[in-house]
Amino acid sequence: MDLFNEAKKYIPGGVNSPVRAFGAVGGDPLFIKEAYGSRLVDTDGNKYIDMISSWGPLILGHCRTEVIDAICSAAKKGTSFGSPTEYETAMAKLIVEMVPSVENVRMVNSGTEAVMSAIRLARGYTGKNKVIKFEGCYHGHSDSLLVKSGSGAITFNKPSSPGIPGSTTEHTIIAEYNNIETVVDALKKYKGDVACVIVEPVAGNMGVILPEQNFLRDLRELCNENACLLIFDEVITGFRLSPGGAQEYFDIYPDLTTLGKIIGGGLPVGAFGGKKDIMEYLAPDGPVYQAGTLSGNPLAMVAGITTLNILNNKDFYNSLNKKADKLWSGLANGIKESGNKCTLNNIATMGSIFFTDKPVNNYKDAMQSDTKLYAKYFHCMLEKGVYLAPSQYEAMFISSSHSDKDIKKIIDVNYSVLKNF
Ligand code: KE4
Repeated sequence: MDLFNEAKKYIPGGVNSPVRAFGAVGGDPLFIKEAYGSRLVDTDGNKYIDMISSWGPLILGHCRTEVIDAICSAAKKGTSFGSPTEYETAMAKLIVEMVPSVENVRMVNSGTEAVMSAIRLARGYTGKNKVIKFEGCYHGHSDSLLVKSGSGAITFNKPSSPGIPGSTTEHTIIAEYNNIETVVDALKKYKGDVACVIVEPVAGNMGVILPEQNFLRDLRELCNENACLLIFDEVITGFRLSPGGAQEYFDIYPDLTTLGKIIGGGLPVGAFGGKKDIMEYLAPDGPVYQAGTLSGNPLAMVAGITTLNILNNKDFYNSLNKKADKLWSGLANGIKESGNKCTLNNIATMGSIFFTDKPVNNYKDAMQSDTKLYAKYFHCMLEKGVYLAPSQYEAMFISSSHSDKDIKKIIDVNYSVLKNF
């Protein structure tokens, strides 16, 4: 059966998230039947090395035994109670221990919900309205942040979406990633009314773009000077760059942190946390309302707790990053030896290949990339069994389940594809 056309009969675009639809690369999306370790198996039985990792969550790879066992045994005791459980306290304690700036944390069900809630909290706590975000950064699809956004919003060339009244986005101020002067100007222009600056400490939604030398430190200082909160959106970087995420990796600490993806071990989980005196503004203690029927549900909690317990040691990241570094240098050599004009940005276990020979340090640079060439590259790699993100403006990820053999295959396939490009 044509699964995609069947899906389209009942689901808009046949997918439950636009970027899965292969719109940016052409062709029909693969329908996945199962996955294990670093492999995805489609409904025709074809196997692929998975470089998407479900867009980040599966840093341990698919079907990690401990995670699956934990979910199965929790499920036998019930899936959701709508009342507190010890699992939620254990998860919160673990996050507080692992993420340096987080003293108190609230669980939600997605990264979007985490960011939407953190923005409301920042506004409630400061009594101010404006939010500064960066062009090309994506913080989920809540109305006020779907402005000049990255990820699927760029992919479909709609960095801002219809259906959002101007009155909702009038308080969203756009600055340029890695250009601190644009933040200084915005803080000056809206002096006294900026609640927060929200940033992906490593941008992963216009392809991977690293913060320049003092960018994060300058943001921290500017927020201190202007009595506004600094929010690190660590939905991608959280538990990926290090046990304490980007804030530990760069030694820069935000007032609020949003989390998602890895924290759920593959189940729907988001979280936002920060200093206790800010978090106490949240209901039921404080006046800022936020809620969720399935927030902190037992299955998602045990999946997340099991995952974080496995991650919570430096050795895990040392060996994972060594593996990733082998991959990045192999890809870089392949690009050089094949004479192709590509730029590789990478950090820890996340990276992107841009089809431009210029450096990519912000949204405008990323827009120089030849997305048609990326589409061709994507399909050539897929044909040879390597499944990359079906969009130039996403990241590729490595998990602990990727073997040395997998890494070698990805490097060899990349070279053979680019050589015959
Ligand atoms: P979710 O609502 O999709 O769980 O998280 C939103 C979000 C928030 N912040 C950052 C930095 C994010 O990257 C995301 C979601 N990431 C995209 C991929 N780049 C999700 C994939 C998709 O939309 O299908």
